[in-house]
Amino acid sequence: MITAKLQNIINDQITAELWSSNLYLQMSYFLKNQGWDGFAHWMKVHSDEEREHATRMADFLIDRGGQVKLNMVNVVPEGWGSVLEVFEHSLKQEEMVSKMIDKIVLHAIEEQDFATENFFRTFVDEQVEEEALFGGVVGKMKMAGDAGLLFLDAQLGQRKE
Ligand code: OFO
Repeated sequence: MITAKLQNIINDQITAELWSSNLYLQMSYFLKNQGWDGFAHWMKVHSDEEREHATRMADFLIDRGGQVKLNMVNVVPEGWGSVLEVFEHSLKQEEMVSKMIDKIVLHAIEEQDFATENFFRTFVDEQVEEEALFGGVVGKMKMAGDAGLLFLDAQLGQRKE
């Protein structure tokens, strides 16, 4: 049985995943409006992935005898100054999520809740991948410059999952 304290921070995490999902969906629509179909597709795929993280965490909470409470999701901006700004913002979001996940693992260790520790350690690994993924796009965008954006847009448009 999960403690009330862990249940609360896991519910906060579920809400943060839904926030990321909304943020990336808004980014996707913004990019689509600007004609960047490939970047928009990439962001849409990632928005779906964040929603899947939220539901996976919710299922875990229920399996551990806890209750899911969806809190108010933060508002997301409507626009950004450039494509690079969009991806830099998403990288910051991932860095924030990584810190939140680390906090859950720390609390789980303190409470000797090893099931929660194990489960969220998979997300610690996931965050390494996610920061590398978003950071990789930001790095390529900086190298490519404005002239290379069309090529990158086509490349990111190939994303399957
Ligand atoms: Fe991209 O963060 Fe979920 O966990």
